[in-house]
Parts: sequence; structure tokens; C-alpha cells
Amino acid sequence: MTSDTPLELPGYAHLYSGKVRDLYAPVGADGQQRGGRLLLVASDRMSAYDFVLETPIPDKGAVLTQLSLWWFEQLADLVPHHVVSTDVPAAVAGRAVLVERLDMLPVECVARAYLTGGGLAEYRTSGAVSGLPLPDGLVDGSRLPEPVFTPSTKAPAGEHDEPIPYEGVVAEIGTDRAAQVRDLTVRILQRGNEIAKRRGILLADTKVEFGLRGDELVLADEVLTPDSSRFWPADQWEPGRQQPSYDKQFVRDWLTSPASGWDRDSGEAPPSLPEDVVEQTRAKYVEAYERLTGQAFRA
Ligand code: Q0Z
Repeated sequence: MTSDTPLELPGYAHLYSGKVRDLYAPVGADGQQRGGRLLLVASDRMSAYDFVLETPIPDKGAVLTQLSLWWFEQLADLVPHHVVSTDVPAAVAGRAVLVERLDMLPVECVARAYLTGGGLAEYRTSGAVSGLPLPDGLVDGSRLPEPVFTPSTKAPAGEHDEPIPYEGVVAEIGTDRAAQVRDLTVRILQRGNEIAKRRGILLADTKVEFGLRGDELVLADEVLTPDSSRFWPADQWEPGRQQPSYDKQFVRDWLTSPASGWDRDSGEAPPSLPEDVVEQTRAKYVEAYERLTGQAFRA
């Protein structure tokens, strides 16, 4: 269990830390929170096999932050987003965004374009995903006839999100809002895949979060990053097996190799990563950013 002290940022109060990100609120000289804004900070921490690794991946937080900002622009004709400014404290420059504080919807909006993970497990049990019947004969990695909305609960810290039926979303936020987030989530993944596929990356699935600005739905959090979505190398896509991960494969391969000395089933935390695995992994994050955006990554 890692319990790193969050950064102290002058002018900000630390609110919360997720596995790999930290949330702050701007505060005035009086120490009171200034209304309406939050600071989202992406760290260089990485998770694998449900552990937060002790070895940081240099620039990961900045790459994912810059990628998410780029996607918000690509999606701006579909849905407004929460980003206010990238003018952030020097200590987190490039890896933090100032955002509008929204009333967050109490559901995780997931869409799947390819079948794997929890969706595959549900399909094997029932022939359906989130209650939507699918054709027979699909295997791990199959492309779905069309992307499906597979919402989940927002689990408390340390727990896993649980899939919920579409009707559960309706019960939480109402018929019209449910249909709106379902359609938007699917369109975000479709737009993402239209762009990514041409650049050699498949987006198997994604999780997005929405909030409300009054009555207006706003896309929040991070979007279409390797932490919120499964990125697959398109040239290695081969349905019928577990697909390699675009970003985590070097880490997984090393952790499960004899060289690591780690037993995944032991319950022990994984060991620190060797330098070459760190560097290869950093290169994959940078490569994803550069392929997708067509821009050079600058730290
Ligand atoms: C996002 C999270 C973390 C980063 C709350 N615009 C918003 N308005 C209100 N709340 C949020 C947002 Cl993005 C919000 N999270 C998740 C946790 C770092 C994002 F530690 N929680």
C-alpha cells in the first residue's frame, strides 16, 4: 500500500487522491475554497495488475494531460468540456488543468467497440453485454457490430466499478439524460476510433464522466487516454486471444517474467521496474500522443 504525501501547491488545498491522479481546489488568502474551480493533476504513477507501481513513468502525467486536452478539442462539436485553463502552478506545469467544478452525474459512462474484459465475461455468461444481446461466436478482441453503452456504478475508493443495466442509469438520472449520455458516450468512442484507427491505434473501450453546468451536460475528467480507455496496436489486433496493450505491455511482460521474481497470485506488491522497462513504457505513451495528435511531445 503506497500512501505518498500529495504535493503541497501554494494557493490550492488537496481534496482527494485517486490511484494515479490528485484533485485540488483553489483557495484564497483566507484559506477558503474559491468557488467553481478544481485543479486536476495527473501524476507519473502507473497501475498494473491492480497495483500502483512504485516506479514512476517520467512524463506520463504530462503526456496524458496533453492528450486529453487534444481530445477535448476534437470532440468540442459533440459536447462542451470542463477545461478552463492550463495556467497551473509551476510544480505541475503540463500535467494539470484548471476545470470548472460541475455537479457530476453518479454513473460511469462506458462504451465498448471491441469485446474484452468485463464485457467479454458477461457475454460468455449470458450472450449479452449490459443487457444488449450480441451475435453468437464473438471472441476476446472481436469488433462489435456497433459500439455499446455499458454503464457502471462509481465505486468508492479502492473498490471496482460494478456494471449496471441501462435501466439503472435511467433510475439515477432520468430517461432523457440517460439517453443523452448513452448516445454521447458512444459517439465519443466512435469519433475516437475514426481518428485513432488511421493512426494505428484501436480504442477497445472507454470510460467518460459527465457533469452538469446548470441544465447543460458537460464532458469532464480525462478523455480517451490510455488510463481511461484500452489502447491496442492495430497491426497486432488478432481476435481470439488477449490483445497486447499499447501502453502497458512491456510492464506486464516483465512483471510476469521470471526476471521480476514476482508472483502475481502472492498478493505481494510488485517490485520496482528496471530502467529499460520504464524507458520503453515512457516511449509508448509518447508514441501514442505523437501518432494521434501528429504533434511532437515536449515535456
Ligand atoms: C473528478 C478525479 C482525482 C482527478 C471529481 N469538473 C469536475 N467537477 C467536479 N468534480 C470533478 C470534476 Cl472533473 C471530479 N473527479 C475524479 C479524481 C483526480 C479526477 F483524484 N472527482
